[in-house]
Amino acid sequence: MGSDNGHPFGRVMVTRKLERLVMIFVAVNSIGIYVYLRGREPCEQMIRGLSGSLGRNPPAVRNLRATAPVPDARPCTACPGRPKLPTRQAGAARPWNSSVRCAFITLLQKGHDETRYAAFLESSGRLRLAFALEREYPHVVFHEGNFPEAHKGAIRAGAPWVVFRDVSDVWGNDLDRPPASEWNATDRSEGYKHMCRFYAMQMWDHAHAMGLDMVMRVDDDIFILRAVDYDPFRMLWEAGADYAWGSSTRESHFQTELTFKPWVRTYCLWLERDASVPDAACADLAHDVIERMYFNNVFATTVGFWRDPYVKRFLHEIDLTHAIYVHRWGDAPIQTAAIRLFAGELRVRQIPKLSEITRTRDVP
Ligand SMILES: Nc1nc2c(ncn2[C@@H]2O[C@H](COP(=O)(O)OP(=O)(O)OP(=O)(O)O)[C@@H](O)[C@H]2O)c(=O)[nH]1
Ligand SMILES: [Mg+2]
Repeated sequence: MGSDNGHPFGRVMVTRKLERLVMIFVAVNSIGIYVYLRGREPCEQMIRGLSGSLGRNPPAVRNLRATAPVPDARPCTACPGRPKLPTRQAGAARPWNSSVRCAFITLLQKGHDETRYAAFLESSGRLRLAFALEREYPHVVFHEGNFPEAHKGAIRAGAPWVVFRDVSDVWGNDLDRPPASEWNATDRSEGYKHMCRFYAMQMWDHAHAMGLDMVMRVDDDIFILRAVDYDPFRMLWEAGADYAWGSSTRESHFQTELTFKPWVRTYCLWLERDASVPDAACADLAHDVIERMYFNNVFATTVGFWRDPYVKRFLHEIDLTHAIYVHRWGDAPIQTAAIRLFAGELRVRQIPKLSEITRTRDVP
């Protein structure tokens, strides 16, 4: 009787057990350390890549510098003189009547077949139930020009208020962009970057050509769940504002923060300003663009704001950097920067209650 520990053989057993335990402990820790180091690799590679690229000044960063908003660096012949940072003042109230032309808008990707638009149909149908709309506004579907008639027919059958608009004339037409091998940010597809460029700067001419005064973007993964008692177009128009947002969030894309934030600050510093506006205001503005970016999968805006020559010039300067492709600057930070620079808080409204009643995998 008695325990094994009392027997010499038992002690050997205990020693072996201990040895085994120690070996298991060492092995588990080694695997842990290995996994930890492997996990860090992509991050370190990215940081090394970025700091290396900043140091060596590759084409992408050269582009960024060459197109920094120094007036003589790249004179925009079609543009007026140096844009002015507007003094902050509320817009005058606009009379609302049936001649104000409004539309919901969505950029859609061609589905595999005509049954693949269920999310869009659901999203679009819900808009008509969610808002107290004063008229039957059209819902414009922008597409790359590749929608077969059968697809259009299936969408129209479920949503007769849809109007299709082919945007192949501008889609991805930044023909001077550096080749993909020189892009620093490759975490999203080229199509995604075309989409960002379209929403950031190309959509406005199309909306204007369609005779629209106001648009409200609602992506096909946005579902409004409850009804509210206002018409978002009327609200924006009567407020004399330029832009209405649903929710805001921090821009989490590291390369955008690293490159766009200083670019916006430099651009802001270059603008003609009232003497009362200190340089620090530009740093604050650039910081704010990243920290409180408008989450623009849902927003409403006047088309006229984006056709202002100063705003157009700002967007044009951004386009010249090719940074939408190289650094994956998104349409949300670009739009936020344009609004903060040229509209200011007084011409912006939050769309009431929208963030509480909206569901999507994206809305922050
Ligand atoms: N035609 C077309 N539309 C696109 C393309 N990529 C995105 N879109 C549309 O643009 C909108 C936004 O695209 P998302 O891929 O959801 O972009 P996002 O909301 O910034 O990113 P996520 O966080 O991934 O949702 C959606 O309505 C898509 O249908 C594209 O390559 N072609
Ligand atoms: Mg999305």
